[in-house]
Amino acid sequence: MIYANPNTEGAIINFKEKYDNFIGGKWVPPVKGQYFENKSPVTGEVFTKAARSTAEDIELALDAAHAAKDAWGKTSTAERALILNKIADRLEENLEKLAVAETWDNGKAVRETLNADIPLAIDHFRYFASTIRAQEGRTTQLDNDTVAYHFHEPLGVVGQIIPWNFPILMGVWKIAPALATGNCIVLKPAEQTPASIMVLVELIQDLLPAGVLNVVNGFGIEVGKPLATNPRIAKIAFTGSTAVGRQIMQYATENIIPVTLELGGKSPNVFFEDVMNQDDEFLDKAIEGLVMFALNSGEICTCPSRALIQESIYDKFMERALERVKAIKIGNPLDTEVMMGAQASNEQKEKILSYMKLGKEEGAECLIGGGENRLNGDLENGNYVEPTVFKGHNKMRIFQEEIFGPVLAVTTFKDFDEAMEIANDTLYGLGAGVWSRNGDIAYRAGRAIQAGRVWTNTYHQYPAGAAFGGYKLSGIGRENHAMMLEHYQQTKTLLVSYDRKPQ
Ligand code: TXE
Repeated sequence: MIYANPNTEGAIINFKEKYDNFIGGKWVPPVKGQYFENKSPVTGEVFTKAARSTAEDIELALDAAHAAKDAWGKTSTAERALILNKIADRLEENLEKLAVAETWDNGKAVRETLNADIPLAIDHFRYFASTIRAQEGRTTQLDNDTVAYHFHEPLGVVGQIIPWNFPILMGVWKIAPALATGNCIVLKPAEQTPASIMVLVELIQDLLPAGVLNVVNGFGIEVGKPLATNPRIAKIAFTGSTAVGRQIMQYATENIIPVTLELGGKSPNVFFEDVMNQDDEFLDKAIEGLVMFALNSGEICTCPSRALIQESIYDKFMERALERVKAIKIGNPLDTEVMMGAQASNEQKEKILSYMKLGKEEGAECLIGGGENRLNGDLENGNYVEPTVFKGHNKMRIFQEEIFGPVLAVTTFKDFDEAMEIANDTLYGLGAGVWSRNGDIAYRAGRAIQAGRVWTNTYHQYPAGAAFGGYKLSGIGRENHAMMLEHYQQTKTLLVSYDRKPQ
């Protein structure tokens, strides 16, 4: 099925002509009155405008958040859980609408937004609704008559900055735990995708007290920086490039506030020789695991962008893998049969094309793809590239730098030690894949790879209950899992003496 182009009559979602900021429970025009155009990567057409905000708008959002924080922070966990569950229900009722909005704003295939992005976002609210109710404080009996009570308190008002590759899911990864723990939020979406998150806000606005969630659109320097440097936030959570992550951390040191960073990656996907001896079903699964480099058009921080294949199986394994890459259906992301849609922006498309050129200049062998993909009709001006596979070695820049597109760099290894050496020869450490049914190899590889998330015999799964985050330049802190609650909480210790004797 093909969903209709939003903004055409009868489409499942019609975007507003322009989006104001959402501050204090109201839609508020930017103080300076300026808006910027938002293009859909699917067709290249401008489909809406968003507020081009400035520091003044951040101050308004912070005023609203601070006004709401005492009351919201004192609500019971039962009350907050109820609201989170209502949000989840509301999103579920509007799943298709949100999926199409996300696809139109970002360019990714609706097949993914329908089956992954939005369902995962919904589950995230449900997960944090339950974990917050299950969270317990701790008491320590220090001696017979002295006790320390440890209470969880919200941080207060938190700042959140999100990227354009998963506007809704990255938003929800930050919003759900912050709300569950009783914080008020000022969130800044990415300028490439300012609209779909506003569709989500429109849907849930009546479920939250005014000022608890505030969303301010605009550019990084003009509005992201005034938020991240603001002394009125108690924490900053960021997902984006390593370069900006480094700046965010510097801003946070000025205000001495906690920071969580989800940054770039160059994830190794390691295929040991025994995958070739398994049944066909497992081999197909492993091949799908390799092809995951094209999921979300490659625009994922955990993109398995380096495949390490044991030398002894390279020829046979790659023959099957390339057949599968050839079968990737590229085209209109609103078509549920399409696997790979558009890149999120023209800028990103150009970046990917420049890396394809670089790979060839570096002497890597281009096994498939290698260029732009010009589609016809309405899609002519969209941002499409070919899924591309290079063979080379790990010192090449295409193996070392984050391309953030459907570009796979493949190399071989002789034995376990060499595989680990290549896998860890990177500045990043976000994700990795290990493919083997030899339990000893799989376990040792999983432990040896310096990455926050190592998938074994699977890839690209993001359940709310598994911690996610980076080693090395891929970031600090974790998202998902109940441990996330403490990233949004402060500990208050009441140390009480019940002793009657003087000290
Ligand atoms: O990221 P930026 P960009 C990687 C990916 C991509 C590259 C560049 O390789 O090609 O980064 O993408 C806001 N103070 N990732 O330039 O600039 C900005 O407005 C405060 C990986 O889009 O980091 C946006 O909301 N905020 C990544 C957000 O930061 C600032 C996802 C991310 O933008 C700011 C995205 C500043 N000084 C890109 N400057 C991942 N980990 O998944 C920018 N921003």
